[in-house]
Parts: sequence; structure tokens; C-alpha cells
Amino acid sequence: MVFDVDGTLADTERDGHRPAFNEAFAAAGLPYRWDGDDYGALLAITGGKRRIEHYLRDQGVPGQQADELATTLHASKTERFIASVRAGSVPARPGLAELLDELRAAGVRLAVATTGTAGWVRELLDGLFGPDVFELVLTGDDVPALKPDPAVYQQALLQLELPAQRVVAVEDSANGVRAAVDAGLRCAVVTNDYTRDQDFSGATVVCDGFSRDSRRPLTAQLLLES
Ligand code: XBP
Ligand code: MG
Repeated sequence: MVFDVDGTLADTERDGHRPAFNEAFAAAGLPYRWDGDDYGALLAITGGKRRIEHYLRDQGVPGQQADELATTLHASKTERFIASVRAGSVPARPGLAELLDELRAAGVRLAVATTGTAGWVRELLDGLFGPDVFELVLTGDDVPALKPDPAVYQQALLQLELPAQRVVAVEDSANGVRAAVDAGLRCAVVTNDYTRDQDFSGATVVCDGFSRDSRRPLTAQLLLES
């Protein structure tokens, strides 16, 4: 089973990544600030650097300058997000640790495929679950194209040495479902407040969380069909 990170393993976006972006803008003396609703719309663009660059161009910053400024701002944002992860401010979603225990007890191999930046991903996963839970962790730095492109899931299949039919993805967003389904995987969705109204066409099952009642259909459906 291959898990997405942002919005799936942890509800990172509204109170984790978003304040880190805003702190980076403020530290650079820029007037930009993404409120909860603005950020929800900006999540359509995957990848924090691309998200900033798109926003800067929308603010009228010329192309080359937008690209350079986005690189600098994203590095600052990533440092700030790592600090909040280290401070323990980014919890796992409720019920997830129990699900991972159930899956490991059932002999299911576990991996991660995220758009997020490697610098904070490993920090978050080790901090929340320990270093041995996921046998493979792929990030936005490991592939040439970000979700909804299927590259990260295609790379996971290659490195796990498994056919797509034996692998199930767990995602939170339409971009993530697209990436997994286009790579040939079945995909389970666990929604959050940013993604609950998105189009999950192609997903095998949609749940509202990892609580005991929610995850039963997820594990039953996915384990039975694996
Ligand atoms: C969601 C993303 C990421 C995060 C921000 O990734 O699109 O870009 O919003 O992290 P996932 P970075 O595939 O885990 O849902 O700033 O490191 O990109
Ligand atoms: Mg996600």
C-alpha cells in the first residue's frame, strides 16, 4: 500500500505548510499572505515552489524573476516547515497509527509517494512513525514531474518490483487520485476539509478518515482485493 503524505498521513496543509509560506513571505518583506480559502484554491497547483511561482506571476512578477524569487522563498518556507515538524506541531491523522499496525500485521508492504520536498518528508515520517515503517519513501525531489503526473507512482512500482495490480494507493486529493489511477493502481481516498468536494472519479473507495468505522471499509475492500 502506497500512502500520499499531505492531507493523507497528516493534515499538513492549512495549519502546517500554509503558515510556513506566510512566514517566508513576511521574512522577505513581501506583502503576500495566504488565508485558508486562498490556500485551498492554490492547492490545485502541486509543489510548493510551483505554487509560489504561479502566485507571483498572478501578482504581476515577470517570469524569470518569479522563478528565482519562488526558489528563494520556497527554501525559506521549507526551513520553517521543518522547524514546525521538529516542534511536534504536525500530528498524524487520527486512527492512522492503528491502521498501519493492522496492515503490517497482515503482511502488507508499506511505502510513501508524495509531492512534498524530501527535506521535511523524512523528518515528518521518522518523527511520527519511526524509521522502519515504510520500506520506500519517494518525494517530489525523486521524479521529473509532480502529481497529477503518474511519475511518482510509476517509480514506486519500479522500486517495489510489483505489478500495479498488487499495489493500492491511499490519497486525499483529485490530483493524487489521477496520478495513482494513471499509473494503474487502485486508489482509496481519505478526504479532508480542503478536498472533500473534489472529483474522485476512478477511486475504489472514499472514506472520511482513518477512525475505526471509516477504515474498516478501506482495509476490508483493499486487503480483500489485494
Ligand atoms: C501536496 C503538495 C505539496 C505540499 C507542500 O503533496 O502538493 O507541494 O502542498 O509541500 P502530497 P512542498 O502529494 O503529499 O499531497 O512545499 O514541500 O511542495
Ligand atoms: Mg495529498
